[in-house]
Amino acid sequence: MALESLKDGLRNAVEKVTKASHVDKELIKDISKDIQRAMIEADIEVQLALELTEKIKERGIEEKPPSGMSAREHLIRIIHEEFVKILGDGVELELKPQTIMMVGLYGQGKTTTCGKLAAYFQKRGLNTALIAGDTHRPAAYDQLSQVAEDAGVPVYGDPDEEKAPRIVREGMEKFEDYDVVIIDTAGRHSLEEELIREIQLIKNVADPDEVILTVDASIGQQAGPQAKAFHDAVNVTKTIITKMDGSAKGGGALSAVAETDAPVAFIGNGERIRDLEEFDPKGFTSRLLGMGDIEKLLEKAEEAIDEDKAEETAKKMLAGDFDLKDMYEQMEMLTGVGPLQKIVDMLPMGPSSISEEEIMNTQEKLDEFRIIMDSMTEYEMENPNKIKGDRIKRIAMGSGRRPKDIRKLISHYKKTKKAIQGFSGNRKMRKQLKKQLESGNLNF
Ligand SMILES: Nc1nc2c(ncn2[C@@H]2O[C@H](COP(=O)(O)OP(=O)(O)OP(=O)(O)O)[C@@H](O)[C@H]2O)c(=O)[nH]1
Ligand SMILES: [Mg+2]
Repeated sequence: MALESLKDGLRNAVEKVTKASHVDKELIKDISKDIQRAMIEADIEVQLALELTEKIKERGIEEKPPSGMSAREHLIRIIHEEFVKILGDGVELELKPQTIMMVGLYGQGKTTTCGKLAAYFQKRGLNTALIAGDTHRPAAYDQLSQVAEDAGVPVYGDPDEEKAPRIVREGMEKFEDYDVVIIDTAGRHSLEEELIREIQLIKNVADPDEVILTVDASIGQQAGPQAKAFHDAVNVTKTIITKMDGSAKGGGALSAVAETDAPVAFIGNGERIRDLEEFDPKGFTSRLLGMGDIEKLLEKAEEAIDEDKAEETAKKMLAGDFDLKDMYEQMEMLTGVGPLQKIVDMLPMGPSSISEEEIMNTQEKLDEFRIIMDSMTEYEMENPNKIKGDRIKRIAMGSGRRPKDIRKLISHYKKTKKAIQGFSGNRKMRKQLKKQLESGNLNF
């Protein structure tokens, strides 16, 4: 993940809280300062950093932890909540037929992101096409064609035509029957009159549902004014922050854009077609603060919900019903170290406890598996044994992974299933668990 320094700074602060013998004013002031420093280093606006840490101090000192939650857990929860607040509520691109127009200054990642978005929609079953509306940059058409090929979608353009609106009009006609049409446009060094005029003309022709601005994370909090200026000029609906992989200033870009009317929908974290991530402020903050730790600490409050889930999974395990969806769910719970940890403890071949490292590994695997599973059909999720030959090839293509990676997932599934069968084949344990399930008192 990008933002290494912010992450390190925040994790150190959180660790200080978890290690402290008790929570007092001194500790709260101390960690507020640490958080402030980490935020300013990530180019988050000073005023915003001050306000956030002031709020943490105020709430930390004044609020009493709800019953069942320790002061430490409560303080971490406050930090988490306040961070999520500054990153906004999160917005999504709907999975529906639509026209999308990309805008942005020179080199901010428009063309690359066109390809990433095309692959995103295509993979989710929407027929997608690209239009090369950049007639300024030499070879812009060739670059978009390459990107389209990587994404496996068609492209329309004319390298000899100078009038971008004409190309867009022709492209819109050609791709009339497509679900999603994405239009690449030209950039400039700054948001000058000429650029505004050009994108307004294209906008009139295309009548897009979404106008998406791409902004390079390395400009830090400057991304805020840029998003606002574009929004005022052409009504930008969403922003995508690119190059989050290479920048220490991404925190500044994210928090500054979150405040505008063109909130962040995705972040780009690499040059490849699959390096696009939906921006979810809650999940993002959890990872920033060290999700495994946080979840563990916040577990108490959410235990009731977890227990319901654990019970359902345990029942399914006993019935011998265990498909890819269950495996995924189970892994997801493991990263939260919910009560399922106790089921794993009971497994004859399972680890007696789950180490920090294993939780991290699980999270990594989970991310990888999620990407692969997104390219599977419902039938394949429910019948993993049918995933062979051509299916493997198709899933690999769809997810941008190698067939080897798909086989790895299947092999992991088979191992897990075998372990569970061993577990439910163990009569003593089976009886014990069944008794608990029947009494409705799954007392892990
Ligand atoms: N590391 C990294 N590089 C990126 C990302 N997005 C784009 N790039 C790179 O940034 C450079 C510029 O990207 P383009 O997509 O050509 O940008 P553009 O906005 O279309 O540029 P113009 O058409 O010249 O205005 C290319 O070298 C891309 O590979 C990203 O998320 N991470
Ligand atoms: Mg371009």
